[in-house]
Amino acid sequence: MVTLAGGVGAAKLLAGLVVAHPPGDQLAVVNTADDTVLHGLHVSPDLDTVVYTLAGAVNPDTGWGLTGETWQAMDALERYGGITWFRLGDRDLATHLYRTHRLGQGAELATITAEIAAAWGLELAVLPVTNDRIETRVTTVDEGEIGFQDYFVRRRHDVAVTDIRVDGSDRARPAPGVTEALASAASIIIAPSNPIVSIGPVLEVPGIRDAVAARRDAVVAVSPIVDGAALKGPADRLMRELGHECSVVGVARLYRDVAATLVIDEADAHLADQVEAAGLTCIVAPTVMDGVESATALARVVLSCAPDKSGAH
Ligand code: FO1
Repeated sequence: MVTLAGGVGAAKLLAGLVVAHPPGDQLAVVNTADDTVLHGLHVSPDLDTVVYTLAGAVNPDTGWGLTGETWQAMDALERYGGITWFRLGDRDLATHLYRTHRLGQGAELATITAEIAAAWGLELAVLPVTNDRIETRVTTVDEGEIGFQDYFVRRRHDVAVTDIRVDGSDRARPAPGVTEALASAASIIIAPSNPIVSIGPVLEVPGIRDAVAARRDAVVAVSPIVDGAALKGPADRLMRELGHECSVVGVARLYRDVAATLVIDEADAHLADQVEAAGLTCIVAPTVMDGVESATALARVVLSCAPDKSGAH
């Protein structure tokens, strides 16, 4: 079983999927277009959010970073007028130090991610979608093109956007094993992540969209839009600004070529017919996850939609 994942929403669903299905039989393929280099350190927010969440170590208040974190390095950095708008906690810094050191030694991001996931005791496999550098670039009305974290964190995604592109996606290659896993997985899940800036870059890596589309019947997506709004982040605003209907119907239209089934929240039950008119089977269920129990319930719904319920994945 393969899950295409962004950050917080995906990590929550994965926390349920590893309860509902053997984790050793699962692979999370994670967006890396949010990655950034700060203080010379390579930060991979979505990979770390998935790993920390599945390790039970994520900060429950933010959904990213580590629980029980301290901020002495950031406080010390402030004295120098260094970059502190992107908050790296003291313990979290160790992950970026390790990753950057290993990249400097010539190790691939996929190898390093496996090392980090193993160190946190994860049984499910976690892979970056690509070992190559891809980077979401955001065109804003006021400032032209800026980097993703500049948009997301520094500007608190509170600026008007006219375009999104994924730099490097034309040259990127899927990380080893990703295309093969998509071809052989009994089911593929598209997590309730931002369809434009989280799942979009994953599908843009050459070969990935085609590999997922080839398995369309086995693909179940979960809508990140509930009652016309994103539960977290700018998915709703971005969808509107980039010309998509901001509803589960808009999500269905974005995914119609790659997914056969869309799980929508009960709040959107009245739109199920329109989702089906877009060409997807629509399943209505509670999709808001406020803990492992609700995430597991949603995971069970998702798994029950997958074509092969025999357990062979
Ligand atoms: N998000 C914030 O809103 N503010 C931060 O200071 C911040 C720091 C940060 C550090 C490490 C990390 O792994 C994630 C961090 N995030 C922060 C979250 C991250 O920017 C976004 O959640 C993702 O890029 C979007 O999926």
